[in-house]
Amino acid sequence: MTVDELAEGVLRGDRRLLARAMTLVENRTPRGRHLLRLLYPHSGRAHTVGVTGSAGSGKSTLTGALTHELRRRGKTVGIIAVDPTSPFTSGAILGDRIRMQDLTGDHDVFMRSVATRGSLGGLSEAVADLMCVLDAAGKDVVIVETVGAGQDEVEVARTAQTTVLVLTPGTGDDIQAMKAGIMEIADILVVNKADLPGADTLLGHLRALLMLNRAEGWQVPVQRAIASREEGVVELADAIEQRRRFLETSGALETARRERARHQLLAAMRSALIRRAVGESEGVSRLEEAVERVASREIDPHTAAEELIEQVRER
Ligand SMILES: Nc1nc2c(ncn2[C@@H]2O[C@H](COP(=O)(O)OP(=O)(O)O)[C@@H](O)[C@H]2O)c(=O)[nH]1
Ligand SMILES: [Mg+2]
Repeated sequence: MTVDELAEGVLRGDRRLLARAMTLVENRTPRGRHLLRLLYPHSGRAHTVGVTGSAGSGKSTLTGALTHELRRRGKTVGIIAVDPTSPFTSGAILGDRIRMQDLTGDHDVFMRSVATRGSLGGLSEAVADLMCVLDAAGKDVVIVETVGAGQDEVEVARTAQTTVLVLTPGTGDDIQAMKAGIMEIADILVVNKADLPGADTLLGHLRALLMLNRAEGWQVPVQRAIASREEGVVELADAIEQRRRFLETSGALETARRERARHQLLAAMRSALIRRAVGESEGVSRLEEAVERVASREIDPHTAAEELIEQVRER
């Protein structure tokens, strides 16, 4: 099948071809990039929502419940679940699949789990591309679930127009989130597992924190939820809709769009350069050689980078 046929299939809403397109783009192949070139002009309609928080905070459960609510509101939904490749969490991936199984029978919901990328490919870049495919496929809301642990995840969360941070009582989650700098990028705070002790304390603490750095513009709501009982999900869907309306009416959507474009462009330039410098097997050994020299302090990383890039120019 040609890439053009695949693109047409995605735009038509063909589920099977959408799945193939997602795989092509996820694997970061030249064909995948060709496909993106065709789909990108058709994207930009979806509201992109990042759901982040610690492992076990209930993100998948909440995402599932939220998706049900969005479907009740007539919205189509795309879900990207970013799973760490760590063997310790592979059980969680399976869990997610089982929990979300009832959603996958729904023609208007598309879900895909992606593994954390290796060192050469940027995770946030790959996720942004996958979001673009779901967006072009006509999904009204595209949700990305990430474990809010590292810089990679903060980057992914930044890719979304609206970031929902999920915290749970009694875990010190709020402190961790502040340290990781993720609190600042949260647009909606959800205290999940509100059935557990300490929920009100955490809610109070978060509200007090927000009072301290009250900014102009969007007021970050602090909500309670019991995702496992689908409680607080109507309120969350409302907050997400309000956020979308705020973005549209305040002009923030335009600003964010340009910022994201700049960010994605710079990331793509980085990747393109890396691909050219160390893309093939010969390049990989050149990279490894340079890594050795930098590690042994024979050469500094900046000079080594200049040398690798210089070689691209010479070829
Ligand atoms: N008590 C309680 N448990 C919940 C709630 N939401 C989710 N859980 C449970 O927490 C565990 C982790 O949920 P999961 O959605 O996989 O978390 P994730 O790792 O953040 O995606 C599961 O056993 C859920 O059933 C809740 O509101 N209250
Ligand atoms: Mg999960």
